[in-house]
Amino acid sequence: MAAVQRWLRRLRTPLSSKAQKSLQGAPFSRALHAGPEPRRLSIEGNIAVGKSTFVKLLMKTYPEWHVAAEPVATWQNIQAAGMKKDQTTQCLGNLLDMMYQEPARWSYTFQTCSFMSRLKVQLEPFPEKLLQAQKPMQIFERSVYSDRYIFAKNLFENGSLSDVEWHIYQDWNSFLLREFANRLSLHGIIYLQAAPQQELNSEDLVLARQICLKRLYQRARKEEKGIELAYLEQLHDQHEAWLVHKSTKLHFEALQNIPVLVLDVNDDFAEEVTRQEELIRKVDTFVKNL
Ligand code: UDP
Ligand code: D5M
Ligand code: MG
Repeated sequence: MAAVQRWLRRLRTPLSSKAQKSLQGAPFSRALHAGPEPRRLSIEGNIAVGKSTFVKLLMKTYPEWHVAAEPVATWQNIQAAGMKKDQTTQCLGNLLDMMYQEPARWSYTFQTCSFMSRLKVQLEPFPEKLLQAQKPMQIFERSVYSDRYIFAKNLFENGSLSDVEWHIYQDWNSFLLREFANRLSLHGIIYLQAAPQQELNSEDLVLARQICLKRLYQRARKEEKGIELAYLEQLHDQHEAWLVHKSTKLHFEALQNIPVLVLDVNDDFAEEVTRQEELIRKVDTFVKNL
């Protein structure tokens, strides 16, 4: 009883202003970070366009940068909660596969999972190398914003999310994005584009989108084997609307005027050093101005 009273008293005692400050803000390593605030840069683009390949190139070029990788493995292997470390973990299912098999049943669940897992990865404390960097840069492989303005929006428009689900999604999504804005909002976006910007006849456009389909087959992720060109086309149009034509209605002021670097990646860059150098020159100029 006495212990409970002591505990209650402690709860009622106001925290020192120093303790309050450390609880309000960022994790401990952020609080110690005296240098410039890291710039946050998101790499956006269609499925299999080459984002992960491009992120590897960035890491080779700028080893001091920090990457928040896309948590695909988490979605492929949903773990039972509350398992202790020494217990064998129990896989409850492959949510990526479930969503592609039954989009109307699992798309909403997928959005809650992808949002939370991106949030956790993107809010992780900064590693030491980032704190030491002259111009610290955090790279997000896709972002909570593409979750909403590419995928969730598209799933609503193609009927995989119902009106009620879309409404509920937007409600909690807007609330959380506002709450975490100072740690998630972006300073720049690099859009890997798999279709040239200039006017093309429709045959050429189909060819350009087939680049993603070709790379998707080449990567051969088993959950994605049913993806059709039409789905990649929908996603392509969502990227163009958001990042090129700026016609997507956005709900956050900070998202309105973010600088976007569009990189044409129709030509293979994975093995082409000259092409890689060209891309990196553009990135260099872009980040200097962020
Ligand atoms: N890839 C390629 N040429 C490129 C870029 C990527 O052949 O210029 C291949 C890459 O090796 C992989 C597939 O395309 O097998 C998909 O690339 P990645 O996983 O990087 O795409 P993401 O889905 O991350 O955008
Ligand atoms: O993207 C990883 C895979 O995950 C790919 O099949 C697209 C899918 N993905 C990623 N985010 C979402 C959301 N928010 N909804 C639905 N599907 C999503 P890749 O481009 O291969 O790296
Ligand atoms: Mg990837």
